Amino acid sequence: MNAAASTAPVLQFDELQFDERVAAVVREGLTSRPKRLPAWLFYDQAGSRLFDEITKLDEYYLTRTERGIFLRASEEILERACSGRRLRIAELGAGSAEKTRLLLKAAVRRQGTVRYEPVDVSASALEGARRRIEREIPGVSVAPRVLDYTDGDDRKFHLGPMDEDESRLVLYIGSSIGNFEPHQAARLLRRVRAGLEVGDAMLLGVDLAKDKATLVAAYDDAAGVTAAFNKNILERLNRELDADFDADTFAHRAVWNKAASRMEMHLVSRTAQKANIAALDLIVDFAAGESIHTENSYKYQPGQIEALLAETGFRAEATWTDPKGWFAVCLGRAE
Ligand code: AVI
Repeated sequence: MNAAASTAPVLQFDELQFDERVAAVVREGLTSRPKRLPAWLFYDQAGSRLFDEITKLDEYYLTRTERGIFLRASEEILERACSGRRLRIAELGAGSAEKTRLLLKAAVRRQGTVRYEPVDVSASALEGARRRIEREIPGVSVAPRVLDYTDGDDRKFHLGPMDEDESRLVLYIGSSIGNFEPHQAARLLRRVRAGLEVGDAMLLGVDLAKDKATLVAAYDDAAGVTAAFNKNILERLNRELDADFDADTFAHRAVWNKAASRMEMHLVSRTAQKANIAALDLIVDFAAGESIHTENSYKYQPGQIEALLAETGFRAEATWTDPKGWFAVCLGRAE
């Protein structure tokens, strides 16, 4: 639907503070044609809460399906990942979710204690995860790493040295890789690979392509939580950039783009209107029916994640899926 979104220029953020990043992507995205905003803007406090609600919705099968895989296969996943050594478990994202806990608990059962290294740009999110996990899972010691794994110089992605008898397992679960364009996903995996030793492992959770009705319902739920999540991006611009968007004048739209194998989310202006973004000194014009493309969520074909791992310095060693074949968890070994 929105081909230009896949060729969006990559802004270099290294030198920018977070609020300057927000300002830069909003200016760039809303002065582009078609208009777009990056999906990471969803996750302010309100958006993170709404996402948490999404994961509990009947229609949003992703979270419970991946959890089912971990419930059945955590022990086997760790057995395959460790190749006879003690594991350290790193996770891209602050990892407060129950699925991570299943793996951490299985690691404590296996080896008595485990060091858990959540990686995130937000020091406060990491601190919250550290307190929660150390309180709730005895045997886990949390060593947070404040790092941006999505952007910047590859040499900066280093998780630090390990003891001699250890190897690392990096988790990137929850279909998070699906929110990246294929070339960005490959870049991210190469960056992670550059920070690992040969023999370390990477566990990826990816959503698989399936029938359109199931996919569209997952991104356009009956209770309207996903619509609120999508519109929160405009509320965020109102809060942080002194903008005057009326979110009710935009419709949430979830579209299955079969050719690109991705779900797309859009905010479609119901009328011709202008929005003033005071902090950017920018007035944005919308035609009636004009959209802001806010998210891509790629749905992988069977075999595709294994190919992506092979292309980025890993050997795909094992894949676990659910009985319906809706979601896949794939273990890659750094070569
Ligand atoms: C975080 N990410 C994997 C979610 C997804 O399914 O792409 C974000 C989301 N967007 C709408 N609903 C959930």
